[in-house]
Amino acid sequence: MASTTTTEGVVPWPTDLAAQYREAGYWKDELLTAPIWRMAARRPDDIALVDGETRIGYAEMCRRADALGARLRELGFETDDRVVVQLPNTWEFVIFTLGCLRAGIIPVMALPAHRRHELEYLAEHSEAVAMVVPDILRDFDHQALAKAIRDAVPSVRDIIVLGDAHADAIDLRGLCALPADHEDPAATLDALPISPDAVALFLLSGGTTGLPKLIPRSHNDYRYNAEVANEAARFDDSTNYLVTLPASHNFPLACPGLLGTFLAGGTVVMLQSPEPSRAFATIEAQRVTHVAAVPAVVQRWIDYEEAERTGQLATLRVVQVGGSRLVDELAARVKPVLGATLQQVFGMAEGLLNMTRLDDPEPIVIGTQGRPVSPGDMVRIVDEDGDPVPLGGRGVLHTQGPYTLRGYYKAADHNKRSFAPDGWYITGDIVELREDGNLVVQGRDKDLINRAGEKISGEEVENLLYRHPGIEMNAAVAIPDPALGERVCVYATLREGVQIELDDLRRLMRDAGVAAYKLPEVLVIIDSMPLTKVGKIDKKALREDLTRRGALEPGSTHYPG
Ligand code: OOB
Repeated sequence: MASTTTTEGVVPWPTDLAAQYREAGYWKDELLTAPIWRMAARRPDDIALVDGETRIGYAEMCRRADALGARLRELGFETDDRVVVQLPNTWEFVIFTLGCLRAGIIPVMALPAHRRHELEYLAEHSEAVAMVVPDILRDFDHQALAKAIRDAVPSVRDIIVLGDAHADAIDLRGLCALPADHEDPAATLDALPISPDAVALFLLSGGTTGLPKLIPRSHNDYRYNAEVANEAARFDDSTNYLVTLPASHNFPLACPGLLGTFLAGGTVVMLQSPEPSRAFATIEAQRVTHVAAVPAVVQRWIDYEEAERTGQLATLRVVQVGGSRLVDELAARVKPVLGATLQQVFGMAEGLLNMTRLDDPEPIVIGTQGRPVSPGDMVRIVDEDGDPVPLGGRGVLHTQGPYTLRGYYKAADHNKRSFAPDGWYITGDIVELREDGNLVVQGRDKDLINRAGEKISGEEVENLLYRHPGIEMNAAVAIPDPALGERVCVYATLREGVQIELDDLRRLMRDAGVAAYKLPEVLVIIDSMPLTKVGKIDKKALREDLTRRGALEPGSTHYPG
């Protein structure tokens, strides 16, 4: 089957900027993996990767990844082939990802929570040749779903399975095995012509319209992303970094995340859940020094430590927090309770990373989301008319830079809305730029709901709910939540004589194969939908209505009167 090459759907950086980024040394024209492989040559026996009882040294990690890359090539995978990756936080996730990068095969980073609705779209849109999934995870049969998607999406040829692979699937552990003595997979892969400007991997955007967009990240830009984040977070060879957010997220992957840790010569510890008792035991056992978390997780950790006084966090030096707004009160409790320095991270899979620095004075660490990590990052704040806002004012953040995308993959129409005419990315975040250069996130001008750092497109939820015959109009808005930051609340008007409960809508979405975190948690039925002058649903009015109603319990349905 003729498929699109990746470059056809990618918007490149303008040549003058690309030249500047090379000149400044941001782009080193090497594969993302090159410095990690050099690290392995220098210190082969240092531990790179820990997952439970499994401890893997740098040389072994690279040999396994090379063996995997070469085996995929033998199986017919070619440079530029796309593979949808849906794996839990395990050592095999790391070997698979590194092996793909070495072999020029492009991982499409799906989340463990994704289901048929998301995965089938990702496979189709990326024209993936394969999917890699666990057999069963949390009672869900990922292997069966992957097969159903293979039957539905013509480009998908292979299913690779972590765990008990069926006869017609490929066993991931076999692919990860060390090479035999006579094999030299590194030589095979070294000979492949892979451009450092080529897409290394695809990340997913939160997506404000319909389904998630694919974000192409090149070897040059993504390596720089991890390297410059390393500088701001000061990762070095004494760093023991705990991955407890889903590893396919940009934050734990490269901000500095696991890739940054490898670039610095540290040790990555993989853990499948941030549940406090397990996370704390792992921190103690593996002498974890650095971790990234979303505010909802930090809240649980602080509550747990205050209640239990575990004393298990003695080695922890830095807790990075990002993904959604950390409220000041919680920020102020991080150091006293967890005993580690807080680093706020306001980042995005699209690129731009802002971080507070480890030696910033307390008011900055607690009250701001930091500043750009690279001198090449350019930011501007604009008002509703697109005019620049003076320092200290608030407006929508635009950015461009050496690791910020120039366009979503194969999304020409959407790109017209997401990028300014001069190519700057319109983040949709409303921020205040302070005189000291730090940013404070004040809100957003984009149609999404941020549930504990997971982004949910309002439009995607609405489109799905229109499948319900009783729904006349509906709108998904964020309802503030003390534990998760926000949850999905749906406002709906119904057709004559229809009664609908929240559970009906949740069932509809579950049956449509939608990831569970997107399911609405509050339903408000109203008599008529407020509209703007141009006839669009007035979400601002709905948010005001929510404020008037006060706290609404998750799981509740509300009828008028
Ligand atoms: C991270 O990446 P995404 O792509 O899941 O989401 C990006 C969006 C931002 O545009 C902003 O709306 C929100 O998430 N956000 C924050 C925030 N960090 C992200 N809002 C307020 N305060 C923060 N600290 O979420 C992400 C990527 C890399 C590192 C960290 C987070």
